[in-house]
Amino acid sequence: MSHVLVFGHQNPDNDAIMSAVVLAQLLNQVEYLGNEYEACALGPLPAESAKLLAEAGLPAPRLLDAIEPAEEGADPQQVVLTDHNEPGQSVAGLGNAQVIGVVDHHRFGDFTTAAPLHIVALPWGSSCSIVAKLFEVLGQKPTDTQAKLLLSAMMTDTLMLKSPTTTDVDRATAAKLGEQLGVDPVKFGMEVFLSRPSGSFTPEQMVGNDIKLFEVAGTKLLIGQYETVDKSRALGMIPEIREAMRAYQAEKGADGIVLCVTDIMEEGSQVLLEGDTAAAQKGLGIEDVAEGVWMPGVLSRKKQVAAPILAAN
Ligand SMILES: [Mn+2]
Repeated sequence: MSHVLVFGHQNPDNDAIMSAVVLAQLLNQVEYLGNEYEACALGPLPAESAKLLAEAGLPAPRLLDAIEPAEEGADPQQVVLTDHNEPGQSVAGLGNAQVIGVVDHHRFGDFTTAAPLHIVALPWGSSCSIVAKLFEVLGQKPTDTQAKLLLSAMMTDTLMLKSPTTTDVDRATAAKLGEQLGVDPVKFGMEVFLSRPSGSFTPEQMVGNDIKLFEVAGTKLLIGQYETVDKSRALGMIPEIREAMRAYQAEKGADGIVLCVTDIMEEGSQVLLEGDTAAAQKGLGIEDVAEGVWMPGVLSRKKQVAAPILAAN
């Protein structure tokens, strides 16, 4: 029996947290491979995740800083990655671990393993949609608590099923979980979303809260997303946000940084660029202008921001 760590990406969002928490519970309840699974997090929990877990009486996942090399003669730490697969978005020292599984809905980049592994990758709206499907595959029914945690992340990751990443599977799964809980999925998702303390976000939090590193055309490009129900507050502090973008980029040693201020009510993103963002400008067809560029309909970093940038370079 091994003690396996299950975790989502750095700067975790609600999907990264809930996919790890609920997948670890599922694998434990079916005694998958005879292992014991522990959910971890690679950073502080988003406010909505902390609130949902506290309400459910569940402990927050353990904060994992790094994975150290195995001691002489010992087996490497086994891990399951959820909601990511790229080493640049994962734990420090991932190379010291043995990845035995991945449950993800992102592109695969720079990912290799020494041994065969379990990979469940589907281009659905959230990693929690895939975890919900795995309950079915493993002959289990989610408890009401598990259904609630899964549905919360499905809603935050698909921006209440409005993001173009949303598939029919997500809509059907959300309806089923909502029925089990006796809630309307979209109304429930909006409540989860509004439990974020959006009014108190600092420029540093807007930049660093949900940001991922991509290797594009030989450069390191950071792409962040700040989701809000009212972009006007953020747009009133653009000089401070730009300063925070420059500081974050310098701290991470990246070449450029893109920040999408996504307004889920107006259904679009104001896109700000700092540093070397030639690749991003080419991919998005926009220029680096002081106040940023409003891109109507752009809600998904993965599909409408990262993908066109990676495809164009
Ligand atoms: Mn996700």
